[in-house]
Amino acid sequence: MTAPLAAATATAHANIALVKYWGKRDADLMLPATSSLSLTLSTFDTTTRVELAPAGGSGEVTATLDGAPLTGPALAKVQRFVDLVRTRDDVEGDLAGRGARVTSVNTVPTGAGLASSASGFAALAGATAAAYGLDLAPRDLSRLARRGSGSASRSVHGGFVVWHAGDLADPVRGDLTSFAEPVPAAADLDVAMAVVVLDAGPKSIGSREAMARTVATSPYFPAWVEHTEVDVAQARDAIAAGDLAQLGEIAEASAMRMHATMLAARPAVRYLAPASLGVLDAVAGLRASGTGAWATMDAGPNVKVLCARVDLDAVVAALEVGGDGGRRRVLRALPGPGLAVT
Ligand code: 2P0
Repeated sequence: MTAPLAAATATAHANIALVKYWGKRDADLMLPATSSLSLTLSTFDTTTRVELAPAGGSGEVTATLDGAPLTGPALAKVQRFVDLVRTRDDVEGDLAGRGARVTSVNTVPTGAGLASSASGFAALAGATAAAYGLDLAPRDLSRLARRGSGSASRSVHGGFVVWHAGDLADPVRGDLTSFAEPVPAAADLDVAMAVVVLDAGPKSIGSREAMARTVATSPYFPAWVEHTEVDVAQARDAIAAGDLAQLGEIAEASAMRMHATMLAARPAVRYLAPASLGVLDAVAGLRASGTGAWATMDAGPNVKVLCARVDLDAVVAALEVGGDGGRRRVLRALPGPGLAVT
């Protein structure tokens, strides 16, 4: 008799932070310096299948992304993650330590510069845990995804999500208490996001190294930490009250402060491009003409614009027209679902 195939498939969606995560207090446990708050999107998802090798094999872990084999540091990250799962005490019997084949597919538009470690590691967490026979509560799945990539902890849930910094006094308690969970939202808070895709140009510094440099050298970092906890609390209140203008103002301020903090690192970390500033001007122009729109930017030049769902068409139309008369590429997203494991 053949044993049932130990395999699972999971899908997770990207999330965009409205109150940003920038800086770790523990790089091994992936504990963040602050809490953060995000919106999971309906687009830009990753589907990952994990199939275990038969017991008694070499234990090798291989991975492909969009059909191409992963190698080097990208493969090592996946292997470290699978190791975290297959060496757990709660993985039973002959499932423990088995090799695995990881097959991952991103539905990010080609060349959009939006490939996301958030959707990637959330999907990997869901599929790996299930393949190794674990039935984890959402909180524990989020903690597990966090170990792959901090922002992945948030993609375990749909809609508005808060990722708690967790207990700051002690790393063991911090690990247990740093997880993401949904934020209760007013029923009439109907948001959307326009994603302005700008030419990414040559790849600048990765966010992991950039965070570490910011923590180590930016004199603004302590102020960033202090303000971010206030922003998270106020953003939660705005979401509960259905106050989009208040949420948008907090989100734009958080993004600006994050970039200011990293610009103050030595050497400076700069992700914003001249074209990004042009979009910020266009967003300010939308607001000046009475349309609610607020910008946020991550570790790259693209600008994401939060708005009411009813305004999405107008916001996209306005952002598509560049300042020099050229056209910008603008994608649309709505709030999306959390991790689904099959
Ligand atoms: C965020 N970003 O809150 C922030 C804002 C980018 C800018 O989380 O080192 O891939 O794997 O925890 O999650 C991107 O960093 O970093 C990120 P690691 P991650 O979304």
